[in-house]
Amino acid sequence: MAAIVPNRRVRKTPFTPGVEAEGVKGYTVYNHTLLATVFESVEADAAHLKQHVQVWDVSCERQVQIKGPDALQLMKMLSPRDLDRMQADQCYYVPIVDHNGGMLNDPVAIKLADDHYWLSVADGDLWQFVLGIVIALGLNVEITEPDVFPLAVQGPKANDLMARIFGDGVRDINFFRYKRLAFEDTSFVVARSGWSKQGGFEIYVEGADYGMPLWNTLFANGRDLNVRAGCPNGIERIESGLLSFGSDMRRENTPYECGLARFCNSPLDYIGKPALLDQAANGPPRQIRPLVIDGAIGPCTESWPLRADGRQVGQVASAAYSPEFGVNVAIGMVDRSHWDPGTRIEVMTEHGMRWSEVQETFWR
Ligand code: THG
Repeated sequence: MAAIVPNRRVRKTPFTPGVEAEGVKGYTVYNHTLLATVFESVEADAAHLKQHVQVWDVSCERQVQIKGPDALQLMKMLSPRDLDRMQADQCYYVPIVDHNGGMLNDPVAIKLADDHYWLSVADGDLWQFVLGIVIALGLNVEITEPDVFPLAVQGPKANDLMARIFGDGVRDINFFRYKRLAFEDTSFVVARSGWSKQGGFEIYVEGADYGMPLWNTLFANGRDLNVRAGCPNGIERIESGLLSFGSDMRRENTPYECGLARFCNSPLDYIGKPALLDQAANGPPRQIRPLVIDGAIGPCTESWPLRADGRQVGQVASAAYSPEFGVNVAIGMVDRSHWDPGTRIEVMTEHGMRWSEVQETFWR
């Protein structure tokens, strides 16, 4: 495929000069924003991520800001997850569903104050859905997409690199908690989170002008830690079972189908709850499963039907060869009839049929 050209609709980020200088080789577009996909090679990037520390420009994780007296009321309508004990230093992974229980997005919610939240959204214009509810109900909140640019620092050496810049206090930030920490004449929300299972942080950079100074500080302080620019990794995230909204699951899927039932514990009548009661009680008709695919596969750029007994029993939307595990790892949405571990299913790739087998668990 030819190059993606940035313009007013396909946004660069404050870190794009750094990403380019570090030799990015490919981009995708996510929330109308450039997102790197590969630096050296996806395999080499994965191996480096598992050993060292990487800095990821994930500015494409846009923030939908909900601010005002009715913020908590609105959040409770939007969230299948019980927010009652959520503290103002916490992040929650929250599936958001429509009135039929269909997935609209799977953001990370950040509580800044009782009347102030961010939804750090996956690909999709969630702010329009939220604004529509606000207008229809006349709620007293402002919905904006502020200039907040998340920068992820991921990998086993992330603690050491971050401590050099933000102090040793970063070491005791617990998973999905945050601290507001000083940088130059400002401060940022620094959370222990990120779209890998190698450990690390996300810095919510407020103000584009701080972007490159922070980027340069991270690289200047991390030479001996072998810091590199990186990006969400197409192998590591499948091994880790991190789902990509729009690929692995979409509006035609419920959170139960996505294996996100543990995030649907709100006692309140949130949007979509009545439509989910049946699946809450009886389980979904299909569900996300880890799969191993035999033989040679190319990249899965659309989706591959899963077939058994001459009919379709699901599809695969993410697959890659894992050098660490020595197999092709994949994420499928599989019908109940074929989702038991050990079940063998045909995968219809564009290069021909491959056998796959349902796994018990993801790889970490
Ligand atoms: N970080 C931030 N915003 C994001 C993402 C992110 N927005 C887009 C996208 N990623 C949203 N999707 C996910 C998917 C998984 C996780 C986070 C965001 C995740 N899941 C953990 C897991 O599944 O093990 C932990 C969930 C939990 O226990 O709460 O981290 O990456 N800012």
